[in-house]
Amino acid sequence: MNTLARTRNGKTAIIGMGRTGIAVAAFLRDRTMACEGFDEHAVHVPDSLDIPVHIGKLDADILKQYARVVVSPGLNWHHPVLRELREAGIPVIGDLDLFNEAFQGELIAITGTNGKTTTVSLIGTLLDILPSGIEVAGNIGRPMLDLFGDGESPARVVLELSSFQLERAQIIHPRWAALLNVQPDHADMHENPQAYEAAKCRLFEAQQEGDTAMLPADGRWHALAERLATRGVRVHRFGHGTAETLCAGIQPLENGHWQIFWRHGDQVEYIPATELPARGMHQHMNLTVAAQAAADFGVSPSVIRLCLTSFNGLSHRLQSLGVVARREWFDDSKATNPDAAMAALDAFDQVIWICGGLTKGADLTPLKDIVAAHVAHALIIGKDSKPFAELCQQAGVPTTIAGNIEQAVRQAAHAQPGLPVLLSPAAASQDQFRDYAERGKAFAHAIRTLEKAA
Ligand code: UMA
Repeated sequence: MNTLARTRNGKTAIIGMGRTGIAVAAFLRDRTMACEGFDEHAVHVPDSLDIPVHIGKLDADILKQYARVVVSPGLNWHHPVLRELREAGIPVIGDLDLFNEAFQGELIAITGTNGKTTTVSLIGTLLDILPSGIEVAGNIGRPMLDLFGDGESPARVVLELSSFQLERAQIIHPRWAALLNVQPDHADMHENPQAYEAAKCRLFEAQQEGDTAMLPADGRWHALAERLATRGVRVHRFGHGTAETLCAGIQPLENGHWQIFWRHGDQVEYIPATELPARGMHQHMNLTVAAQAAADFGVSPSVIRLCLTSFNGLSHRLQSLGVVARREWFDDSKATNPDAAMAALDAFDQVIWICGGLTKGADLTPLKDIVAAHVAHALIIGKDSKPFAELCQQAGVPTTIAGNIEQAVRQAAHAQPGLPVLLSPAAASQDQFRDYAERGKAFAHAIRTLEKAA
């Protein structure tokens, strides 16, 4: 008996009544399954859901009375109450499990520390031209259970999956899956880096003959690639190199430029980086993965080419906001960890760097060399200013504690003439903003204010 059938006679507790919790409640309501919501903070739940919502500290004794518990991704999986429930034998699951039980179609799933949303968006655009189309959901912002709103199961879905979503899922079986990269992040939510990596690798656990796995080319993933190949999974490797050894990736050219490539049946397709409007090698790597997915599902090379050469990048990802006060401004607010900021800094020669926020326990020292090489002046915002100030001092870079984004923009306008300004915080935003998007919008607003004052 599957989980859905087993719990018809008992109520489900939903913990976390944000976007995921609300989608879970609506999904269960549509299947006439009783549920109640729990949240540690005040929340607004639509009246149409018509379910009791309990606000306040979670109580394991109360939650043990429910047939099962569905937990939102933002709750720490090691929360003492969740541990106690699991130890008491209560099924504690995530929305991905409900999705798996209801979904009948073809699943593409993408995970990784950085680049997920860009890759998933492109796959969504490219595969939408196929007869059965595609739906896009998951960590990208659209809860995956919203896909069943009309009671039907979509024919094909691409899911962006975070480590939090994968960590709490019992099983997931994508027909086509890609792991983009695993870089230090979310040290505050996972017990150690190994647990973070293990959560990401759960993507491939149920894959079998006929499925495809796309993995980075570096040695760190050889053992996983071999294990998957032994099970009959088709394994694509991607990275920096040539089509002789890789399925897809970035090939260096003589003049310091590069081209991207992917495989279309027996053919190798190439696009020079100069024809790609999206900026930065890290973004181009995401493009190759999306192109490979599209090729594997039968999208023609000419359509892939047209899509990639007209894709300008998504908002808040190394996005140019134009020239104001005689310098170009770039919004890379989505860079919420050191590796993402390193990739952005590497796309510039010299830059005025706005950084800072919540480090989430990240070690900033890997940034040192790249900051020393590319940053002319650093302006620090946000709560965890001390580790950023120490980093910049070690890198020998002039530094100002600006405090907030408005101050940082005003000060950046007076820094070395002509140099571009890059907001690429290397930290989460929630100390000062709702999320990275709000931080990016505040940055753009401050630049417009500057323009009006000029
Ligand atoms: N809550 C508690 N106790 C806690 C933590 C949260 O009660 O200890 C409550 C909050 O009060 C709030 C609710 O839980 O009411 C929020 O739940 P949530 O944080 O899981 O957020 P959702 O709105 O459900 O959004 C989640 C994802 N958020 C996280 O993983 C943190 C969204 O990813 C995702 O788009 C959405 O589901 C739909 O699938 C955002 C994200 O920041 C973009 N993801 C992280 C990232 O990309 O780095 C992983």
